[in-house]
Amino acid sequence: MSYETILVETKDKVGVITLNRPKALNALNDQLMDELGHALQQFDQDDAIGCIVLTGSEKAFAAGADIALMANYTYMDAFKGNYVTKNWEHIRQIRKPVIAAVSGYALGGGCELAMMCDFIIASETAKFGQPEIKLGTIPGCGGTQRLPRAISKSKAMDLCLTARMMDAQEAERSGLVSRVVAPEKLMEETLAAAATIACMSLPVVMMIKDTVNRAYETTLSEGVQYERRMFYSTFASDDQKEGMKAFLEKRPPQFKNS
Ligand code: CO8
Repeated sequence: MSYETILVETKDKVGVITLNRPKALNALNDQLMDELGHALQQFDQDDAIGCIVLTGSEKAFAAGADIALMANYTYMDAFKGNYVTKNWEHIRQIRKPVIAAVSGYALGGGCELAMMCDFIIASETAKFGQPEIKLGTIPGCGGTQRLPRAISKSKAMDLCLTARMMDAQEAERSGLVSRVVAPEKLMEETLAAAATIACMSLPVVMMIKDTVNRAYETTLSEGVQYERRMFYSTFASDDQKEGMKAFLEKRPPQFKNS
């Protein structure tokens, strides 16, 4: 499949996807979401890839769902067309970690897309927000659900009800992003984090992603039980034997992803 709205490249063991609709500040339309889903699945199935980075331009990660596309939608267009569900949720099926590298605007669906990634590294220029209320609608791809879990009910209400934007520093203080870096260091730092992850045991990386995500879906006692079963299962892997042996022999581990 050739892509028109995204750029795709690999850097060693890291797959990099760049949203690329510069004239519309990477507004998210069906073509882009289809292409993004396809590229993510290709990287997920590629044994040579250990981590995925999703980024945008310097000015915008993504300024939201494409308003021009939605403007004349009827209820039936959205309902029967299965809007959002049909191609916005691919990212949730990806088993390898996906890091969002956010510079500039991450608004509406752009903020929601960043939140669907496993963690967010932000440039000092990043601005996050859910301004849908100004358009007479509400967040439609998890904003009302993921934002309160990430930054508290109070801040989520503030952002969704006033449509104000949150800068990178506030986003880091609130726990939405894991780190804030200088704009010129955004890709360097994100790729370094991705490369670190890609050198770990891939099955263990996937188990950690799965287990941390379980914390959002279950009770504490069931989550801890789930973690315990995952932890036990690592003892069936070659990589656990290698990791602990390498530590005792004071050398770097050579994981085989098995
Ligand atoms: N959709 C379509 N086009 C857009 C969008 C968008 N979300 N955002 C920007 N553009 C276009 C502009 O129309 C403009 O195009 P043109 O040059 O042809 O006039 C171009 O991008 C540049 O934008 P601006 O001239 O406005 O640039 P500024 O630097 O002046 O402003 C802003 C930048 C502040 C980001 C401004 O563009 C803006 O407010 N954009 C809209 C932000 C927004 O409201 N986002 C939420 C959209 S709704 C949404 O995401 C719902 C999600 C629901 C779930 C998913 C369902 C699919």
